[in-house]
Order: sequence, then structure tokens, then C-alpha cells
Amino acid sequence: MARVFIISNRVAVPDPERGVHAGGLEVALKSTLKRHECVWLGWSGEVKPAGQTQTKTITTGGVTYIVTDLSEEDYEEYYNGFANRVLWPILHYRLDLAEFTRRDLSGYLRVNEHFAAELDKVLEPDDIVWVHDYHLVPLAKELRQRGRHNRIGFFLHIPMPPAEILTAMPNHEKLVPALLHYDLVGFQTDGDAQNFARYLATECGMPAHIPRRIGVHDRTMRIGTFPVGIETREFTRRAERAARSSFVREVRDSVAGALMLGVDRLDYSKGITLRLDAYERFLVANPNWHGEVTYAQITPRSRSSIHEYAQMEHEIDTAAGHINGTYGDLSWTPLRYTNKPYTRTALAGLYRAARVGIVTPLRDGMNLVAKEYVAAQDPANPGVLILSRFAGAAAEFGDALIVNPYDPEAVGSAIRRALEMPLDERIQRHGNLYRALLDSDIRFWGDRFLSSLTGYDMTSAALPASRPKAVVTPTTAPPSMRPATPTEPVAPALR
Ligand code: GDG
Repeated sequence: MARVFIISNRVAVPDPERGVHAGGLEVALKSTLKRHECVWLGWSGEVKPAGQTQTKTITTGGVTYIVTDLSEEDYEEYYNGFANRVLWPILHYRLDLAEFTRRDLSGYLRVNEHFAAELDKVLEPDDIVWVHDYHLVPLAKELRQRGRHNRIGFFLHIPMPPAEILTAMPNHEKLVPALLHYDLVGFQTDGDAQNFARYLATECGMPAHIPRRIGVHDRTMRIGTFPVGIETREFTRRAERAARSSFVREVRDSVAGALMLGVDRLDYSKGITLRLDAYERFLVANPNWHGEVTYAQITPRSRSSIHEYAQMEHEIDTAAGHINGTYGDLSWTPLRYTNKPYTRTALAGLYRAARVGIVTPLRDGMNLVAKEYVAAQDPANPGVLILSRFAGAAAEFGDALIVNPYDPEAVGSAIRRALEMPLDERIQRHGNLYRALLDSDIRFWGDRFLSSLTGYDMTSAALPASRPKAVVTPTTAPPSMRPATPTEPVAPALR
């Protein structure tokens, strides 16, 4: 049977010594890793001086991992440079934050060539290749240039902006059309897929209607929508258990009034500064809620070595201090803000304890926090999700309180509405949201993508039950509910 090669920037190799917490991509791929013979290739996370980089192969839990180090130059130009300073901001509609240099672009192309060369050493003609995310746009082109005719698919986890934004990226014409070398290009939402199709129409002379199949050379390239989900029922069970833990009860008992919760990687796309502004407006407009609500914001740091991230951290620290200094008193802290990461189980319990989940990114491919919050709720007494219209999840979650994150007064009003929503309305909205969650359950996501890529029903290609299971959870003691220690990797570190 054909093997499935998964290629991503970072690879989550299970490490029983350290106790692994599933990151976003690993959670998404868990079922694929279990059901197919998989090889996962990508960066090891190690940065070494030039000439000392290595590529290692590790087989554990029935999955083969091929991990390759980056040189200091690669790390600076490919990862910190072109991926995080050009593609990340531009694909999140933030042209103002993009810092393009030719040097970074050539570093990006060099690392893609290197990944392709590593893959070329081990790929068999009938292997299926599934490439993930913006770090690896030109990978299929590199493989085709090496004479590879394998089925190769690409999934973009983050947004695809309109052509007017993409075309502002210097050298976009060298990069974006490279996606035509894939057999299938998948997006989170129809809007993203349409933006890509329109780029192909205006920039590459493809048919002007929204095409789903495009003839390219001797192949057909297809565009598809595959919204990422979560393991809904597993997460609900995890939240039920965690809500009874002493950690969650201690937190719950220590906060005044209703709990509102935000969980975001420290990233400008997540809209945290504007959200704090909205909370302040809510506090100003609703003095009757003073002392009756506590907003907890969990914001693990990411990409701190990039200037914009350090600056944003400073702005958020200042805004948080201002809110507590101005509106709090010795017996009430309106905002609890932390940069500590928590375990997945702790988060699940905190979501369930929160009357309001607030998710207001300025732009987000999907946003799994919104999905996790809904999955974690008690259906008999559920909390309310406030969700940005600019998160991919909004396409499936019409029953959340949908807000414009750029309008802090409207978000402030939504906070009040969420806190005051009657039980029957909360139950009805939650029921609809939960049904939407089950429809996009992550168990089917990988099979849907792979079936579409290969033209075969990949659900029936599942491996025999006797095969050793992939290790994706700690094999040591159950994870602590306390904040993760620096040796406990959590999802944000993988991005
Ligand atoms: C990209 C796209 C798309 C957060 N804090 C902690 C922690 N997390 C977990 C959350 C969630 C994940 O990290 C974050 O996922 P998001 O989807 O919200 O955001 P990105 O990291 O930006 O992910 C996004 C996603 O890819 C998948 O396609 O939805 O749009 O930007 O699972 O729970 N996990 C732990 N401790 C924390 O403190 N353990």
C-alpha cells in the first residue's frame, strides 16, 4: 500500500522523556498517522552552525520521522525572515508589517530545495505526499523538477488573501503560481479558495469563473475546501474530567463573578490589543458588572525574537496594567493576564468553567480555540462564544455572537450580551454550534483530503488493527494541570 508522506515546517516527534503535548498540526494529523503508513518530514527544531546540520530518521509508534536541522542562516532567512516576516503578515492581510528582502526569499527557496532533496532520497513512485502550510509553497515545484510524478497535495492552514493583497508581495509571480505544481491545493474556507482562484484568473490567465479543476501541463490541479476541526467528543470528555480537577476548581473559586476566557498565541493576528480595548469599553459602559466578571487571558509567547512581537507584548502588558490599575480595586482584579502556557487538559477545564469564550482575531485561517471552547461546554449550562467574523471558524459558527474585532464598542456590547444571555438561548446556540463541530470533526479531515488527492476512498485504506498505534500522548504520568514547564512543549511552540 502507498505510504503517506507528511511534510511540514516542524515535526512533532513523540518524546516520552519530556512528555509530549499535542500541538495543533499533530492533533489534526493524529488520525491520519494512526490509519495510514506515514512518514513525517520537516525541521527538527535544532539550529546548528553551517556545516554541522544533520538529518535523522526516527521510527516510533509505527510512524517514521525524518527530521533535518536548519543552519543559522537558514533559520534567519527562511523561518524568521521570509516565512514569518513576509508570508505570515501578507497572508494575514498585514502588508504594513511585511519586511521583504531578496536574501530572505533566496533562503526560503534554498530550504525548500533542501527539503525536496531529502524527500527525493526516500520517495517511491506510488507514495502520496501531503505538504502543510506557507513555509513550503514551492516544494512540489522542486519535486517536479527532480522528475517526481507522485500525487502531491498542499494544505494552507492560514488565510489566502485577495489578489489585490497578494500581488503587493514582491516576486509573488515567482512564488504563488508554484502552487500549480500540486495536484490538490486545500484551504480552510470557500472564501480562501475563491481568493486563490481569482489570483490564478487575474495573474496567470486561468479561466475567469471560479474553477475547481484546472488543466496544467499534463496534469489537473484541483482546489478544495477542507475546514480543520478538532476531535470533538474526545475534547468534550477531557473537559468534563478536567473541570472536576482541583486546579480548575481553585481557579474558578478564586475569580470574582463570571469568568470570561481568551486563549491565543501572542500574535498580532489574534487582535488582543483591540480586545482589551473592547473590555475596557464594556467596563466603562457597565459599572453594574464591576466585581461580577473576571476576564482571564492566556497568551503564551511566540516568535519573541521578531521585533513586532516584542513590541506587541509591551503594548499588551501596558494595556493590561492600565485596565487593572484604573478599574480594579484591592478586592477585584478585572483582568488576569498571563504569558504562561497551560496543558491541553488544563485549558479544556478552564474553557468549561468560562461563561464566555472570547475569540476576536483580526484574521485567522480557522481558529481552533473557538472550536475547543464549544466542545468543552456543559450542554445543560453552556457558555457563550464571541467570535470574530474574520476567523475561518465563523463560516461554520453562525450561532456564535459574531463580531467585528475592529469595532471595540460592538465587541464591548457583545460581552454584555453574552454575560446576560438567558439559559434557553445559550442551550439552543450551543446545540447548533456543537452539531457544526461534529460535521467538521478532525477524524474525517485527513481522509477527506487524501481521498480527494488520490481519487480513492482513503477511509477504506485504513491499516489493520494489529499495527502498533502512533504515539501522540505522553507515555509517562498524566500531564500536570499546572502551567506547562519550559520542558513541556505546547502547541504554540510548533508554529
Ligand atoms: C494555525 C492557524 C488554524 C494555545 N495556548 C496553549 C495551547 N494552545 C493551543 C490551542 C489550539 C492551538 O494552540 C492554537 O490553534 P489556533 O487555530 O487557534 O491558532 P494557530 O496556532 O495560529 O494555528 C489557525 C490552525 O493553524 C490549524 O489549521 O486554525 O487559523 O493560524 O489548539 O488550544 N495549547 C496548550 N497550552 C497553551 O497554553 N497546550
